[in-house]
Amino acid sequence: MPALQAMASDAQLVTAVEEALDRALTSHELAPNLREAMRYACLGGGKRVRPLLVLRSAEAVGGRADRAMPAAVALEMVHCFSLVHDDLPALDNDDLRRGRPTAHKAFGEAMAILAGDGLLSVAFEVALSCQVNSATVARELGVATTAMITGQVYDTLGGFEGDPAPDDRLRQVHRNKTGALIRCACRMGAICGGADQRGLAALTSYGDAMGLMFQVVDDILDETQSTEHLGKASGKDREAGKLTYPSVHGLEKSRRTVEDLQRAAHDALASLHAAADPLRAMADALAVRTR
Ligand code: GRG
Repeated sequence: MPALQAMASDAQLVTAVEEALDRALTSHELAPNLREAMRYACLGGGKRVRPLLVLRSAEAVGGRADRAMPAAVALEMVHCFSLVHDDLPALDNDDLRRGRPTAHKAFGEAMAILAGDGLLSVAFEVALSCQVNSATVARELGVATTAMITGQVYDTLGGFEGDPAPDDRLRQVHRNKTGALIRCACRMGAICGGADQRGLAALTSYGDAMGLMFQVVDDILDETQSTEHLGKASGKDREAGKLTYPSVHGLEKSRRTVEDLQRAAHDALASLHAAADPLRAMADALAVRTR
């Protein structure tokens, strides 16, 4: 993999992630039609928030972004698998993703299921190609993927233990469905960057705050932005009667929650120096994102 310059811009890192995703999907032995569907699901859109968090977390603890690239690519593959399966008729039944037809609209349901499966398994091969701590990185990815699927079950099928209050259920859904991969991004980056226990704990707290903040912002955008602007269907959660921050707490309180979580993300980084500034900037940018 080409070496990345120290302190590359976010745009340079995103380009490097997309090139690495492209290389991983080109070099694997795959049926040509499966490769095409997997490439469609991964390339051509997406903010790349999770891989950026991996690379920036590695740098924040004094490591090199390029050493964390396999973890970043693996995590983005798991994220893309989750989007493909989430869009299927049996789950969210969406036609639009990243401003284009969803994978099952473009390739049919069977291929979309298989492309998602393929991304999930290739992700673990890629994670295991990390040069240091590959088994730990792969385990982190496995734990987070299982938590994400648990969150999706809570969100779509219920099954909470006991009878938690709406706010508790909401937190359990969000922390698992969206939070787990974002927390994992920060932990995998820290591990690839050679973090000590303090650094790992700081980035875990940062990832927790960022994961919840990301989904609260997503809930707000789902209520306040158009389908055209988001490039995916908006307003569906309320229609489906799903628990969201605005439906439980209202928009104003949800916005205050975002500010609280943004502050918590900054506080978590207090022991880290200037190398963590890109993570501070990401907290600020993701708090006010509009798509
Ligand atoms: C295993 C059958 C089966 C299905 C898995 C686990 C799962 C389905 C879905 C995951 C749940 C999910 C899609 C959560 C939503 C998280 C979220 C806010 C996604 C959008 O992320 P962005 O905004 O998307 O980062 P881009 O397109 O920018 O990458």
